[in-house]
Amino acid sequence: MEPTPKLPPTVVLVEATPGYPILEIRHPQCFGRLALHGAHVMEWQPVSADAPVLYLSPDALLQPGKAIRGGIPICWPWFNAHPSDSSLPSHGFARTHFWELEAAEEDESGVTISLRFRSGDLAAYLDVYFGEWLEIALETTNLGDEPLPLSGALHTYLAISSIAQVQVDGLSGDQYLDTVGDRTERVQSGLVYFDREVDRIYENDSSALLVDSGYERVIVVEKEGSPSTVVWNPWVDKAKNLSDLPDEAYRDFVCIEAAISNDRAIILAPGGSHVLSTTLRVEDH
Ligand code: TA6
Repeated sequence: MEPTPKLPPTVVLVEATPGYPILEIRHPQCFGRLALHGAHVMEWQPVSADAPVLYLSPDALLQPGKAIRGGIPICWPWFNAHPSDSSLPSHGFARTHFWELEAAEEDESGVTISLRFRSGDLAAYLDVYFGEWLEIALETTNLGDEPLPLSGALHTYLAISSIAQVQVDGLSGDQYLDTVGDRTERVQSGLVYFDREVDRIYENDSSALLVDSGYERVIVVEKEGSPSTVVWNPWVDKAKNLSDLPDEAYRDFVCIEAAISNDRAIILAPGGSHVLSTTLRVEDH
């Protein structure tokens, strides 16, 4: 691993376990944690928020090769199952490998962490801004001589007061693929409620709002470079089948993901780049 670049006073490098470095951000505007494994934002809480904004499973595995359950997994360079090779890992391999820390900078508003990852002809560069808001920008560049497909997601786990107290707004009228049971195309009517497993890929290129009446807040999920928004809650049975998630934890989070689904993959020309980004803001409700 390359030497760590100079860190500002508000960023401290700690080891969760030997050889598993995590950056802790303790800034006047926010607290945050980012693992170099997977360039994985684990936690973020602005000073204005009374509770963490990201959900992190208490059973999350901090082990090389294992994706961290919670925070914002970087699903790259494909989303869910690989389009043509089922032997490859779901959601790609960026979240199960160490990234190189390029830089960590601070100003009075917050901290920006930059990391990079290379796989074959695809290069990924990630900028994460921790402040009163959180912004993640994932730039992918095709360094090869042939066009390459790109899909993936910023798979954000949002912490909630309780699953019965939240709805997602901003998707009404959008078409979506309901992947629970038979994969069915539907149209969203009104708010998204959670009283069963929800796993939907919305064709939507604008913001979504997680309205949490329990915490009396709205988390605004903005995005760029993302034709799809994925909304996921595993509900009871799926949660029981996830060994790195407590059985009852389906009550504690909703995923709202800035995504590029496989069937809307972006073809990167040689030398071409694409930026997929998401920004989280917390507002009173
Ligand atoms: O969020 C959509 C999704 O693809 C779900 O189908 C579910 O598999 C989830 O991601 C979690 O995937 P993971 O590989 O992190 O367990």
